Amino acid sequence: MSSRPSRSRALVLCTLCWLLYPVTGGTQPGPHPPTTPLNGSFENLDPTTGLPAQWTPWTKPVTCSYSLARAHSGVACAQVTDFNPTQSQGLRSARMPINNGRRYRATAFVFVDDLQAGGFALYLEFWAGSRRLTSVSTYTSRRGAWVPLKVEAVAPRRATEATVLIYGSSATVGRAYFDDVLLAELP
Ligand SMILES: [Ca+2]
Repeated sequence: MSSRPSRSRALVLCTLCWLLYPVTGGTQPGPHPPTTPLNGSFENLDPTTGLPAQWTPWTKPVTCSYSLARAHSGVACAQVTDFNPTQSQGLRSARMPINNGRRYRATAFVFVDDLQAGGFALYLEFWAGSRRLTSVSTYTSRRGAWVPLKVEAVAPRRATEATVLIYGSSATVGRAYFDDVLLAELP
């Protein structure tokens, strides 16, 4: 006898839940953590290393540096100098937490002012612990202007962190300035 009112009440509650779902977001994940690299505009110097703060060298001896020679924004940038025809040079950002399965875009500006071979590159790398799972890259050999670089990739299933690497490969001989590195999770 009492089943009819309780069934009606359940129906009303279900309808309310359905109506409220888009408003409350239901069980959808909350806002994603910020993914912009620390010191991506290279304004902060680590005085003990002479490198942009929060960025680590790809190899040693390192010939990269914090530089006031040019800037795409602010007053400073990262200088990647590679005059060794058999060695690579680069700077890697701090690790940034990411959501696996989501698509990410890394961007940067590079000004190549000296180039005898190769080019200068932007990498987006995905990590699971200390293991690099995958990376995507792009590069330019254009000289004498700020050139925008952009790479996009979906974070692999097991990935927990991403880094951005600004880089001159072993084949590269020259000098470039990087500025305004960003990483964004795409909708
Ligand atoms: Ca800057």
